[in-house]
Amino acid sequence: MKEIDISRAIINFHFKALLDNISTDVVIVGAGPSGLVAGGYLAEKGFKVTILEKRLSPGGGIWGGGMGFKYAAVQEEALHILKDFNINYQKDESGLFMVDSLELASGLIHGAIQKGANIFNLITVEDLVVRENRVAGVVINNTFALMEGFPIDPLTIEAKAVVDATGHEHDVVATLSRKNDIKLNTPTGKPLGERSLFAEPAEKGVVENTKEVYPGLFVCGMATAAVFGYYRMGPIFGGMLLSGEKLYNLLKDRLS
Ligand code: 48F
Repeated sequence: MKEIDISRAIINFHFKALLDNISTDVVIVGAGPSGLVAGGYLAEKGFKVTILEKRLSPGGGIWGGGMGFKYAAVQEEALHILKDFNINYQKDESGLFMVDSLELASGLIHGAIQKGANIFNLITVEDLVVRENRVAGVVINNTFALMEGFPIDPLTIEAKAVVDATGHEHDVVATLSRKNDIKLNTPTGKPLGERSLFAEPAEKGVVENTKEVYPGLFVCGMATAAVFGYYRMGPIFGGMLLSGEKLYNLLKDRLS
């Protein structure tokens, strides 16, 4: 075994995977629960799905459960999604179902990859490709380069649909709105900003507001609250999973 063979194999595999994804059906920005569910289902249906995650570890806000205590709550309506991803749960006396957050994060990541989604970590989406009043792709850069503020120009990925699944940050929609003189599909044409915690309406709102916010750009998960002015919900994850499933249903019809 030669050391250089290990390096050559890694470089070959990595760049083949990246080249396979520079023109794709869907780019999902952010590998949190909503993005992983949507990506897994879309890939299973046969679409080419590229999930870009800026951090080293996909999983977003799942890992820490609530305040670092490693359980997350899920409502009955979302149990079918846990089953689809082979994730275990236990019923609590409140009627909620409790999931080990480490199993939830790793199960969604593993499930999405097994269903065929391509997840790339350490890639930050820093901007969008906007062509003739339509989002046509994403502008990507190396997370470390951006952290250091190095003046390195980015690359691009072309996609039929782009999804902002960046959670509270709603980074993609915020960038689109800030840099372009455009109107989003919101009452003011701008992101409305997230409201304080109110779990029940927040859980409904995250699913209702999973939609197209600008031609070619969709929003799911916690980013919907920031874009459409809804409440946050804390460590209950059914809405996130159902938002990912709703996005899958929207996109499978749109892309077919
Ligand atoms: O926040 P996050 O987990 O997204 P989500 O699917 O789920 C929200 C819940 O975790 C939690 C909650 C539930 O009750 O309130 O917060 O809405 O994951 C978002 C991911 O997007 C990544 C970020 O690192 C995180 O892993 N991300 C954010 N901005 C970018 C990005 C970017 N510009 N490029 C790439 N990844």
